[in-house]
Amino acid sequence: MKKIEGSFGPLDAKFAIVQTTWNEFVVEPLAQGAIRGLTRHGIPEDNITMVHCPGAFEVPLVVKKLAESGKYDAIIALGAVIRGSTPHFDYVSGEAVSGLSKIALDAGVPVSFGILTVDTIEQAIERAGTKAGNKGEESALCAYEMVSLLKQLES
Ligand code: INI
Repeated sequence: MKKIEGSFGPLDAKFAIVQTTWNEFVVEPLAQGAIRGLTRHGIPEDNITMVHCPGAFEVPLVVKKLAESGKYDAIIALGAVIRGSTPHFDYVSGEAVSGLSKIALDAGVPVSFGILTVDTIEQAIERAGTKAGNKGEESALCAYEMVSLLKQLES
């Protein structure tokens, strides 16, 4: 039996991290978690590019440009969409998730979905390095594993 899976062994790879300025108070800890996740697994800071964009709605276009540039092995998208009292949440989060999944498939570049979609500010804080972990770090590790996996599938 042959088994192929990503690993956390040494990896020569370049990553882009896209983060929104919307809800920066919670997105910045996600970004720090993502950087930590990559550097702890041996990725040098020089191999990580940070890109800032306005809101989650804008993230797919930025990720598309990065994916099409051919410069990155994976892209980590970070943001936080927090439900308000209007349907805006559904439009913004829906566009973000469908846009990102399409880009990953079209470009063949792994895109990690590290955009929190939560009902309350408390839920966002819980997922940004407090009691529910750090979704930025988890997203970065997922990107790392995917790069490792794709390298094996393509070799
Ligand atoms: N953008 C976010 O990233 N998070 C939010 O919670 C949010 N809310 O609540 O409105 C949000 N809106 C802005 C949106 O992403 C666009 O930047 C804006 O609509 C301009 O295109």
